[in-house]
Amino acid sequence: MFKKILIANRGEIALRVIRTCKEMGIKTVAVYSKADADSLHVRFADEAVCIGPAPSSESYLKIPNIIAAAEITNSDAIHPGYGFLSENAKFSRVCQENNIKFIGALPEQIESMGDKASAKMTMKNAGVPTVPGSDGLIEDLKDAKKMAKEIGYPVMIKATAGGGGKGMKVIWEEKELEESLEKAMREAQAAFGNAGMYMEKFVEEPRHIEIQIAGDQFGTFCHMSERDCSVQRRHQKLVEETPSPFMTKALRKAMGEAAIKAAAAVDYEGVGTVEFLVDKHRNFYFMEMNTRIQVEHTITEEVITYDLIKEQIKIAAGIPISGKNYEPTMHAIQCRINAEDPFNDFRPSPGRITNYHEPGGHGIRLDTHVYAGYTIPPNYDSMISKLITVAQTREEAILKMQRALDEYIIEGIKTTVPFHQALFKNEDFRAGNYTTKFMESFNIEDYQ
Ligand code: MV4
Repeated sequence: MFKKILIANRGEIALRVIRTCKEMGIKTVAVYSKADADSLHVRFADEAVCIGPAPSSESYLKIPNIIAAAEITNSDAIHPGYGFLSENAKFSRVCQENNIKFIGALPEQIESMGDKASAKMTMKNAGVPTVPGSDGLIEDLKDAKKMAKEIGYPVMIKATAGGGGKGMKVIWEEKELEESLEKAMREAQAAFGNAGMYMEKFVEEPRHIEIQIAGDQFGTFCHMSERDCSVQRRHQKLVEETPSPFMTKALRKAMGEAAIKAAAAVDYEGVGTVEFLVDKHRNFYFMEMNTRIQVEHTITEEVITYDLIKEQIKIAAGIPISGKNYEPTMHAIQCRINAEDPFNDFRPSPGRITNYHEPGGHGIRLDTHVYAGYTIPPNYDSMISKLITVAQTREEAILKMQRALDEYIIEGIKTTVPFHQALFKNEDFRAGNYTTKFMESFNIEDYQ
């Protein structure tokens, strides 16, 4: 087992990893930027190293600084959390070259999942369902027109170097194709340095349902049920829940098996997530594979009573998994609490938290790095905490969440607590009747 792990991240996830390390008897090293000197991850780690000024590009994304911090502290592994360098092939490779275990995917795996058109081909060849579309990249306009006619409008064009909603466009009819394709290629070239585009059928009003998986160094895999992440705004998830209200026993089995096929196709080691689009007929299609721990891993932990960070560390240390699949026995919901003003287009609201009180009681979990008197720096993402409830049924988990939101006091900044309070009053949400289009018609003012 590792003796000392450096956590190359900040905020709640850095704290989350430190907690598990302590429970496993592993020493921890925090790294922090000058803006984060007062952060709890710095206080709770055994050691802390300042790695640069506030901008991420000069601190949390600066590979030489992080490697130097690992070297001087004698760390034998690095946990990258999510975001920042967690899916950076170069960082994974540099760790390898410096004999530091990267608790995440191998560089080749990150690279193979990073090119979306080739990742899709890999999955299709492995027997994982994919959205009908082009085999590989669009060659030219003539090729695109022919392809779109075969697939049938509406179609979607996606940048092969994109992902997470970046670099994609819907095309409803042939006359839009030329202009949209040219524009999309220009944008992809500017954003990713790669103009390559592929095409697929546009799935209307899909749900975003992802499967948590794990694979060990001996080729054993398991799936750990799903998370429904359809409540999103501009590709930012707001609420996640498990089980999905749309799930059936048969669909869970089919998606679980497909997710394991996806992981096995790239010899995946570690914990990961396979994202699927699910249409109204319960057809499901591979979207992306995430080779990191995700923000929403908490709800899976709650319904299968399993520490996913511990699992990540054990797999990285070469300990085998059992191979048993997990079925959810409870219902869990997570609300992402952001320092944003939900009444003003979710505008960021950094600053000092003047008064703070956390909800508590049975079935409540709160993962956060903030406290009364803490100042949220403007340099990073705006999530300040994750409020999770777990109960026997969805109805109880919702009631518990409403009770917890009402108890949660955060003063001095604007937060998304009022958004969540409004959401849980919505009839469609309460009925579990929502897709990725839900937020387009949701208006917080309707609930005040
Ligand atoms: C799609 C789609 C409809 N049809 N692909 C957005 C993020 C990226 N992972 C894939 N995305 C989509 N791909 C086809 N063929 C609709 C989306 C999409 C979406 C997917 C998941 C969650 C939220 C979304 C919001 C808008 C569009």
